[in-house]
Amino acid sequence: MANQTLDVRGMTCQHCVNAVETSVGALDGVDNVNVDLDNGKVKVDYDDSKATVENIRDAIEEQGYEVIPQQ
Ligand code: 9UX
Repeated sequence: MANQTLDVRGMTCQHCVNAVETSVGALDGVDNVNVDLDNGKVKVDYDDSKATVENIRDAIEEQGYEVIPQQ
């Protein structure tokens, strides 16, 4: 099991939260998604034998949001 917290730009309303939670939550291997709208954070618990951080990033970007690269 793995956990990532991604910084995501562009989520401004509850519809954005739903779009991200639904799309990331639908990925194979993702167990839990939590969006912190105020701080622009997306926390994801996932099975890293089934999903990668790249899969998660792609799902968020497909919904039209920008994932800020980690330093
Ligand atoms: Mo409404 Mo959230 O257009 O981007 S879904 S602000």
